[in-house]
Amino acid sequence: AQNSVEKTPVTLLGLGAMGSALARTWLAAGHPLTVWNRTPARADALAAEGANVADSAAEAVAANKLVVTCLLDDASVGEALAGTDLAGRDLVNLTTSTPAQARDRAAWAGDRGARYLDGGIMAVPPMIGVPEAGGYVFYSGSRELFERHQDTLAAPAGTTYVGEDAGFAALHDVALLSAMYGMFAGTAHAFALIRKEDIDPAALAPLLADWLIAMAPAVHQTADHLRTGDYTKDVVSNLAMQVAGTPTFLSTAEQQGVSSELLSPYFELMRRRLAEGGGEEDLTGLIDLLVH
Ligand code: FVH
Repeated sequence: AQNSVEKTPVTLLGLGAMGSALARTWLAAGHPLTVWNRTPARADALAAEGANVADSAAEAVAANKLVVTCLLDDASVGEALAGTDLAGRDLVNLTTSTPAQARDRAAWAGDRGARYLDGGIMAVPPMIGVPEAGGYVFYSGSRELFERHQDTLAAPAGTTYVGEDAGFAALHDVALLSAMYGMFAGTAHAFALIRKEDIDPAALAPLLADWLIAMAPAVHQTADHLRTGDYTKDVVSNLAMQVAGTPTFLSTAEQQGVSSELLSPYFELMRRRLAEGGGEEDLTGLIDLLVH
């Protein structure tokens, strides 16, 4: 077994809920760890667990070649790193950003002599350091940097590299989370429909979960349609049929005293695509209506 001396030393800026979880997994895996947090008291517990606590971000960055940031947002990354010397550093930024912010941050780091890898965390803090929880991090930017540090980066969560474009990790992150919000919107409407009835939400929940799981593989057919350009291939429930069914959903919502504001925008797109002649397609054509 490797001892801690052989493990890559890590500097971590940011000890919020996520940063603290990351810190603990690196300590547990035997990585020498230097931490800094804007509010110093948040480092106290980690100091007791073996982390070196730097007095400033500059001191923390100077301590190790591998520097990880996990801060609130892109602006806080700029503020935290403002007075640091990044020359020769490998900067891995796990702060949630937009793709444009990640690309700008990569160029910014390059201007300061650092190599850059961006990360989008697909996990919540309790999933960090718990491989069976299924959390992982999207990485993009320098492939060489990713491969060099992959073992270290894999200690907190799985790693999925998505390309040299520094913005791709953020883009994948936001794409998956956007799909998640669509799912949450649908489940909110479903629970609202039964809200005033004598139906136990706990009885609906497993039915909902199983149905969503059964429908999830539809994303593969959507991807196949987008790749081939044939939106009618192997369509089971065509758009014409689905649009014909929308009044049932709207009337049911009205009868249950539920606003249709979550469903209506999607139904409107369905009607527009049908009007354009997409009746034999499934729902893939709606994607083209969204892209300007
Ligand atoms: N927590 C979660 O569920 C999600 C899961 C997916 C990934 N996100 C992203 O992870 C980044 C950090 O999130 P977090 O949960 O650690 O966030 P907080 O607990 O709010 O901690 C924020 C840290 O950022 C520091 N900070 C804020 N502003 C500044 C600044 N101007 N200069 C320096 N540091 C700053 C803050 O310091 P302090 O308030 O303790 O002094 C915390 O260390 C984030 O991008 C999520 O989107 C988490």
